[in-house]
Amino acid sequence: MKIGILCYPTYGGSGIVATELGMSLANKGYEVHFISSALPARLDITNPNIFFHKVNVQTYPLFQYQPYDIALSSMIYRVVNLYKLDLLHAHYAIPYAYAAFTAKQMLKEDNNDIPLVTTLHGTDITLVGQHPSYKHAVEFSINQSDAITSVSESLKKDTLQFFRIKKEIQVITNFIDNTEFEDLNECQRTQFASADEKILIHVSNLRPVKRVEEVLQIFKNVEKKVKSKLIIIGEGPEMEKVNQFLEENPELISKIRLLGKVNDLYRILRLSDVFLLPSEQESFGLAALEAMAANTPVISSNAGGIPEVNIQGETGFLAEIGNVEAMSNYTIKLLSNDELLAQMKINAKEQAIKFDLKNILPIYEEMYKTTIANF
Ligand code: GMT
Repeated sequence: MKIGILCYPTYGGSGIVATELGMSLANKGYEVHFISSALPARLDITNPNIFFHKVNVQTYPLFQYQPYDIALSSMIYRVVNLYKLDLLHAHYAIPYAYAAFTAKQMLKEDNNDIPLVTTLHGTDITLVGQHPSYKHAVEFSINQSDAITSVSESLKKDTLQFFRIKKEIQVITNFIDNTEFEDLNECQRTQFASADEKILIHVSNLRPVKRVEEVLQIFKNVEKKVKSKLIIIGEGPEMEKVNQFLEENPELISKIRLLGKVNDLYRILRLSDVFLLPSEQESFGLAALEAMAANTPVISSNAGGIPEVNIQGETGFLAEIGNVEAMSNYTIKLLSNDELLAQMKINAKEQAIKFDLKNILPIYEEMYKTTIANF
């Protein structure tokens, strides 16, 4: 089977899921064509079954905004024709489902067509997609897809609540390849903390929905009771809030490490004791699943799909969105009790195994086959 994957190339969760899925399919012998504005962050382009097609946008002084979606549709049309693809898989409705629909219309002019699967990831439904500027086009392109999947039950519910969806939405959860966490070298721990200190970690693209100021506030509360350090991984618009917090709390400067984007994320997760995710919205929380796969329990809000991943009292603790006091107390409770921490590390890993790639990949393959058969 030849599959075209349309995704964001950045460090956002949808791009990571699309890339990991495409690479796993390629390892199983599928021919996978990535169509994106840049090489996806984790894509192994050396795999002979993987192809990358960069969408080039011609800049022209007349345009205030360059018409990316037109270039994307043209590229999809061209790749489907040249490589004789069997199926398109759009990750994130905006603009991928919409551009793929346009490409399908172009193909139909040649008496050709291709099935389209759209996977909804979160902010395309809960945030950006609801804006009046996009809403109708998002609803339309989701309905024009031949199959629709969502990464959690919570996101499916939100989609049905906010849009008039005429087709069945299949929940196929995000996944993790636990083999990537085997034999991770932990020797760096001393670079981040001394033996008597615990390590708290937060990984995100530091957008407002991540509530990074609460991560800092939780750490401030925890640090008063438990000797600890905080690692923040990622870059984004809320970095200014982090800098402001450090200016107001100079005594914490030596205890907070800002690492930006890193390549060896899993090794750093592996040496951490607790992952903080106080998000306002989270359709799934892939970052939390990655932490769990590295044996790291999660203290989180109960937003969106997080409770489907982080189980209260088992893999960590959850509190109402914005309840910094509860999340701080849970973290203190966890980090002050070595027995509880050890047990939750085991539970976190067991939970990650339930979401293992080998369980989820066959579901995607089956869905592709059914979609093509019904087309
Ligand atoms: O929130 C992010 O960090 C990025 C965002 C995206 O659109 O790529 O992530 C969304 O998709 C991920 C993969 O399916 C989910 O794990 C995230 O929960 C979801 N983010 C939100 O819903 C805010």
